[in-house]
Formats: sequence, C-alpha cells, structure tokens
Amino acid sequence: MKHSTKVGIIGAGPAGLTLALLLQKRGIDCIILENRSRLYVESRVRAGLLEQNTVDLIRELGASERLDKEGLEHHGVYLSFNGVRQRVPFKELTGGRCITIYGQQEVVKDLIQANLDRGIEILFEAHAKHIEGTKTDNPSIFYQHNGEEHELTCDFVAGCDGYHGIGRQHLPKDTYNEFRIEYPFSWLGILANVAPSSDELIYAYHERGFALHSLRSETVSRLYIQVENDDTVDNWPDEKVWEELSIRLGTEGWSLQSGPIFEKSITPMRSFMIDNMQHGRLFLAGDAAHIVPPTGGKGLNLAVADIRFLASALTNWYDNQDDSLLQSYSQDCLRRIWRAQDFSNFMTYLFHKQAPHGSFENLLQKSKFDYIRISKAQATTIAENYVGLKEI
Ligand code: RFL
Ligand code: PHB
Repeated sequence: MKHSTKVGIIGAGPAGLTLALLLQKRGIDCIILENRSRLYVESRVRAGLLEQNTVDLIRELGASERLDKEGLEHHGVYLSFNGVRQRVPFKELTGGRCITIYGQQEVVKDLIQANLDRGIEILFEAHAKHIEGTKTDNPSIFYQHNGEEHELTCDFVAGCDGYHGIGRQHLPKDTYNEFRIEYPFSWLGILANVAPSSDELIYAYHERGFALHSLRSETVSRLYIQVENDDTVDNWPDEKVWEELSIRLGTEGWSLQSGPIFEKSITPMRSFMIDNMQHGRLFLAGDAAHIVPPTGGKGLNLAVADIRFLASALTNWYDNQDDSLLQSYSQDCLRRIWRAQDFSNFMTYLFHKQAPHGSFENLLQKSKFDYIRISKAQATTIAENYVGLKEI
C-alpha cells in the first residue's frame, strides 16, 4: 500500500509520541510507525527522572492527569562517598526548580493514550526498513506491517527510533562526526515491592562500586549497582543484591529495607553522539542521535528537548514557509546535548569506581565530592544541571 502524511515519524518512544502531539496541536498531520507492540513499549522499564521542562511539556500537551496525581516531586538529592552523605537542595540553589519521579513506561502509556484520543495514527508492529528521497520534497519511508510492504510518502521524516533505529543510518557518513565512550562498567537495575528507604534519591560512590537508590512510588523502589561489563543477572541472587546495596548506600543511623524483586536487568553505560542530526528532509531526535550514561538521568529529558525545537521548526515551515529553524535545528539541539553529555560524564566519573581505592584518581574523586560540601558554587553547578537548565 502507498499512503501519505505530512510528517512520518519512526518510533513511539518519548520523542516520537511528544512530536506527534505537538504537531497535532498545531494542525500538522503525522503518522507514527512503531516496530514493537503496544504492550511491549508500554512495559519497557527504563527512566524515572523527569526534569521540570519535561513535566511542563507533558502538561502543555494535556497528558499530565496521572503524572500530576502519581508523580513524586523531589526538591533535593543525597550524594554519598564511602558512607559520608550530604544533601544538595534544589529549591534554594535553582530558584525553585525540582525533578519529578515518574516511570518512563507510565509516561509512554499516557502519551500513547493522548495520541489515540486525538485521532493520531500509531501503527504498532510496523517495521521501518529504509528511507528514500531525503534530499527531495517528498521523502518516503518503506516499512513492513502485517507481513506486507508499504510506502509512506511525507514532507518530512522524523527519525525518533532510538539508538538501534534506521534513521541515523540514512545520514551520509561525511555529514557528521561521531563521539563515543564505552565505560568499563554496567548497571544492574532492580525494581522491588518495598517502600523506598529514602525520601530522596541517593547516588553513592563506595570502594566496592557505585549504587543508586531511586523509586517509582510509595510502595515500589528502583535501585541500581555498578557491575562488570561481562556480569549476568544469574550472578546476582536477590539476597546478594540487597546485601551489596546495603553496604554501598549505607551511612550511620540508616538502613535499607529489602523486599521481593520483580525486575532485574543489566544495562551497559555509554556516551554517544553525532554533531549533525539532519539531512535534507530527514531529522533525528532523542536516542537516535545521542546516548548519555544514565547517571545524570538525562536521556528522556534530552529527547523531549530536541522535540521542542523540531516541532517549532516544522510549525514555522508550515505556517510561514520559513525554513530558518529547520536549518538551525541541529545547532539548536546541540547546545543542550553537549551540556548533558558533560554533566552525565561528570556524574559517572564522580560516582563510579574506576581506580583502586586510595589511588591518585580516587583521591581526586573524593576531593571533588568534598568540594560540594564547602562550595555553594559547586553545589549550584550540580543542582542546576541536575534539575535541567530552563533555556540553553
Ligand atoms: P526510545 O525510547 O528508544 O524509542 C525509540 C522507539 O523506536 C522504535 N524503533 C522503530 N520503530 C519502527 N521501525 C524501526 N526500524 C525502529 N527502530 C526502533 C523502538 O521500538 C522504540 O519504541 O527513544 P527516545 O524516544 O529517543 O527516548 C529516549 C529514552 O527512552 C532514553 O533516553 C531514556 O530511557 C534514558 N534513561 C533515562 N532518561 C532520563 O531522562 N531519566 C532517567 O532517569 C533515565 N534513566 C535511562 C535510565 C535508560 C536506561 N536504560 C535501560 C537504557 C535508566 C536506564 C537503566
Ligand atoms: C531511575 O529512577 O530509574 C533513575 C533515576 C536517576 C538516574 C537514573 C535512573 O540518574
């Protein structure tokens, strides 16, 4: 079948779903093609930390009913170094900005529902295979759905198809530089049916490795520990996970509550980006163009920040036949992407074990940590990057 729309969106993750809602609001037709089933994308466990800007956008899109009820606002974060814990308060350091804890799969559920309520077509289990004509006025996405081949002709293609998608493969190699760090450690993440042991997140360096205490609700905790890249979940029976978390997160007068673990998985840590996100009528957004290690909680938030620029640029083109924002799209996004890359890398090196305890590198880590306590400037730097800069 051959059909057409104005903007063909590949991927129903946070980037693709927010783009569709913003375009629909501005009267621009679009269709989303998503490789996976609805059930799969709605249950994929990932992020949990939403910046103020992200929450504001979901509100603006009228999709925040559940987020407003169930999201947990946090006004500070605990940072710990070998059992010494300090708090970085957001309110006084950032002029009242905060973060909200709400699972990515809940965000995705809410955004899918909002798309369907507004009559936006999402084709699940539609596998985009290649894109043609990115340098013409009518590019096409060729995809497979229900065992049949289809062609979607559009004015623009938005590659919101994540790190493993096909969008990036359609940028000519000589149009961008690629930057990449593969870190020599991974995260084992768990979800457990137990009330969080802390009112705010705890990021901890320990001589045995990094640990993070996060949460999803008043009854579900989300925790992570640094493991080797070749480690497997089979090496981590529940008792060992709790024991290790308890040691790494521990501080005097505090104890970690354990409970039944219902999700366990290992994620590699990587920094990746390209310095051009567009070619002709093809525009990339989100993980398709950049990956940050999750230590700063930035990935989903960056994806949504790209989309704000892309939606404005497309609106300006349709309303005013003005392509200036389309031309500057990559440069506009890259300012925030570089900032997030730096912050995520900084947090990763600050909290992960990379060098033997007591080595020069390790003592520099400790010095950076101690500096947060004695310098309001350093604490502010962390706070304003962590909650996310409003404009950049
Ligand atoms: P997604 O979510 O990967 O969505 C892309 C979608 O495209 C589909 N797709 C295709 N569809 C059709 N045809 C094809 N050929 C296709 N190829 C792919 C995929 O099925 C998928 O549905 O990318 P998007 O929208 O750019 O969103 C990015 C975020 O998902 C990601 O950055 C975050 O999850 C990262 N992240 C975090 N981000 C935060 O902002 N705060 C956090 O606290 C946070 N914690 C995390 C994280 C990621 C983690 N993992 C598992 C990588 C914690 C972890 C452990
Ligand atoms: C999460 O809750 O999953 C989470 C929170 C903060 C991070 C990463 C992940 O930095």
